[in-house]
Amino acid sequence: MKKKEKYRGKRGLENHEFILSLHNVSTSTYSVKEDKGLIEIKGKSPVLSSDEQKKNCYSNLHTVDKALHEDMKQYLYPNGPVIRYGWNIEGYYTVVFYENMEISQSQINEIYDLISETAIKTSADGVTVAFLKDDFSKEEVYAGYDNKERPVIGAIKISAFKNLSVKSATLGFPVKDTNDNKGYVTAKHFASILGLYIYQPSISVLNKIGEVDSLGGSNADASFIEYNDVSPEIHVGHGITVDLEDYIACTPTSSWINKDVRMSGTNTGPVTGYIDGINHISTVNGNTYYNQVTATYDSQNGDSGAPVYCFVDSELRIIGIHKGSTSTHAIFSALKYIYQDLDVLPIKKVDYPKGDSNNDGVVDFIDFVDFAATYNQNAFAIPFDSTFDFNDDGVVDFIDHVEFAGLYQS
Ligand SMILES: [Ca+2]
Ligand SMILES: [Ca+2]
Repeated sequence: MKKKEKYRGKRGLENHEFILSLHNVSTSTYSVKEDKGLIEIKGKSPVLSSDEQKKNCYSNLHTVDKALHEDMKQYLYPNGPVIRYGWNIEGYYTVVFYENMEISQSQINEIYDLISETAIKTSADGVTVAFLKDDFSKEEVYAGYDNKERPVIGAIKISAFKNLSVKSATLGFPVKDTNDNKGYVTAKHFASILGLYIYQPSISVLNKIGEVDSLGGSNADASFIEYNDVSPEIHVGHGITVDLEDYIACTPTSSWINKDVRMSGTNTGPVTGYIDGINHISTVNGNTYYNQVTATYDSQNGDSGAPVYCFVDSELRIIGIHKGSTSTHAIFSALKYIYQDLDVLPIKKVDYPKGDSNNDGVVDFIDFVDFAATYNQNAFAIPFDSTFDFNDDGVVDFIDHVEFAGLYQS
């Protein structure tokens, strides 16, 4: 199957450099050895008695740090467990893991080997590496939601002027309709009036990103806003964006219960939970919505419209739009009904014509091999690919086989 570039560097890097510069600042009372998140120190303690020693040590660390940038990317959150790295004035090179991720000794050794080898390659002296664990700071988590983004992407702040006041919500995800008109979706209870102007991130003449073109019905708290300048990416918090790779468009059934889902909302940031109910009925502002899905992730006002998604084998797949919450559950509208009500589907980063999984303009044996691998799979399965789901019902089955056979050329 296709290998796709999953993480876009730019935003992540800017954020990362910001983190690095923060990490270089240290107070005289701080000591790595007393940090409660310390996991392990590898290499002997740095000696910094004279100014000369300090100067050499810092310049050595700086050289290694610069040379490491490319190679460390693979370990950076969310691909890997590292949330920060850099050097400090105590003379340590520090690698900080996200405390909610499992770290193995072999991962620590692998990163240590990489740093040691980089030191050798750059003819620097050996470095002392401190491995620590920590949580993200609030600033790190919320970085990115309020940015002005053009093209627009999923999970960023949007605003509108309604009933004489400014309201804000979260942009869902980029979509296209059956005529290939591009745009995005957000919550209908926010984008509630046809023709309402939407702004990103805040209200100003230069920030307008279209006006509401269509409203969902009684199964989807969703509206479509036509807007050409969109990119199929989802902001997952921390200023990091992930490519929108596929979607889950099947009808919610009891098999959905306990599936992990995530939501990335402007006010709560990225959160994780699991589905705990289907067929929920919810009434907002006099509108009743049926067939809503409930989940356990946290949410608050301002998250409305946010993308709900899962990672299947590290592929981000859209499953719905965040609607709101009761006192005990988060509620989202399933993509199935957004498609049914608005006739739009998410735009995929790699978006090939149906049936042609290698995009060479012909449906042949190469595509058949991929088709066979996805046959009878639903959109939660690892080998699923909506390229073969001709009727976008979230399952590659006999109906799709007939369509595939109709295109097949030997
Ligand atoms: Ca092909
Ligand atoms: Ca199908």
